[in-house]
Amino acid sequence: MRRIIVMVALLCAFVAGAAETPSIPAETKEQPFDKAQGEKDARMKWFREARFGLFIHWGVYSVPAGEWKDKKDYGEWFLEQTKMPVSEYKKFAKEFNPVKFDAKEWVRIAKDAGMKYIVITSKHHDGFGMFRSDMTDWCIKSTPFQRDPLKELADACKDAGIKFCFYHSIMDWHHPDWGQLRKWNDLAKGEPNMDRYTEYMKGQLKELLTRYGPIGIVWFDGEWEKPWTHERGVDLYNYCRSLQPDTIVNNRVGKGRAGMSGMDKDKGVGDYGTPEQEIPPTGFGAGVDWESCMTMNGHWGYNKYDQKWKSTETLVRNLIDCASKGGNYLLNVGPTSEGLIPSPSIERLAEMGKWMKVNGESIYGTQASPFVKTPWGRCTRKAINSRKTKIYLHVYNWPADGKLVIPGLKNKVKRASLLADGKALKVKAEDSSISITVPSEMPDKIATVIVLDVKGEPRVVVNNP
Ligand code: FHN
Repeated sequence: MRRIIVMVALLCAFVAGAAETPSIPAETKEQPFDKAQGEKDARMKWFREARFGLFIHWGVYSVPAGEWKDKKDYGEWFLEQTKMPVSEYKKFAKEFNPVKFDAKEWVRIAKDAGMKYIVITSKHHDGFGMFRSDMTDWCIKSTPFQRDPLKELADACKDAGIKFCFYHSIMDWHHPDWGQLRKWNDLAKGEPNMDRYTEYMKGQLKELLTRYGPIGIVWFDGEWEKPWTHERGVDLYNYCRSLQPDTIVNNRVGKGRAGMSGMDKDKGVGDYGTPEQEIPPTGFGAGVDWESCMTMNGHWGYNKYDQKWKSTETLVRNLIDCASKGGNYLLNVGPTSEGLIPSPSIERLAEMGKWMKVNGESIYGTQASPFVKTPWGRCTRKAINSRKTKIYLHVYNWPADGKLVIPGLKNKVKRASLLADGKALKVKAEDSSISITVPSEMPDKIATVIVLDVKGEPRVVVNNP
């Protein structure tokens, strides 16, 4: 009887609520982005398991490859920073002919690195479509390369079981209707019109969301300029999901992002936060999804002079750091106009793959560390079932005395072992910590992973310093 009463009460509340919903113009109706957290959890499941993806910034800006007149530090912002007349910039399209492009090889490189998804620029801020669009000739159709790179990559991803995703810039320096026209856009005639521009952008998004198979993520960017509004973001989010209900849309579709920290400061739109070139100091708690995107050197787009490559150790520890705070790591490559990923990027991705082949279990499908501080390294965890959790200790600073001390863990440790070879390690429970006897030599200098099999959910007591 009680259950019936509860059900009736819920039904009344729902009906009452529906009756009070104010009538909002359809285009800005704040749709419940997900009817229930459960629906969002189902949609985000693969993202939370993946933890590691490849970002690809590729376009006609790779033709000048960072150099123009006396400067050599350009990247994908070439048009904005040179303020070159758009009519001049467009000539680069005639030189964009990536005859060495091999989608299957790019996907192999990503997959061997341990990456689970690929986000490629379908259109960056210069407005150039890296796909065969019916909406404009300012796309791959206007180059000597009469193929469709995005279609070839989408097909290669599908064959390899990698999620295909695309980055799409809201801001468009080329389109005459983008509301913040550049003085050097010498091809733009008349007054810009954001309604017309939004229809154009939706037309390209419809092409991308109906012709390239299942899209894992629509990765918006370029939302910060005035012409774009929260209301337009709500509408665009709903539009993308109306075409592919299961796609994930990042928070750069709206206006809530707090700069490079990437999380929404106020009224936000979208499914997850997007820190850029930084990793948050802590996670944001269960159910708050985020992904840090970073370059491998100092540029997103190809710059032939930039040899400031981050070490493989740095890249692996960035990935571990993101996972230890419940987030993803989206690592960028900037291919050349010939269609090649730079060799230093390929080398680092292969070395990351070696580490991931041995230790991927401590990254994929894990949740944030149960500890507040881990001075020796980082930690992730994975619930095996309601009675068992695996805690992964990523040790950077190997204890000289052979004893790794983990303060505050109250669970009974059923087993401690090296993830790489399963070798059991001696564990001693002391009053407010556990001590693990480790080999004298650090097995993996990048990060050695120790697995603790503990009973139940991790219980950690934080002793105030
Ligand atoms: O302006 C872009 C930049 O070119 C690059 O695409 C990054 C990567 O997400 N996003 C913007 C800068 O925040």
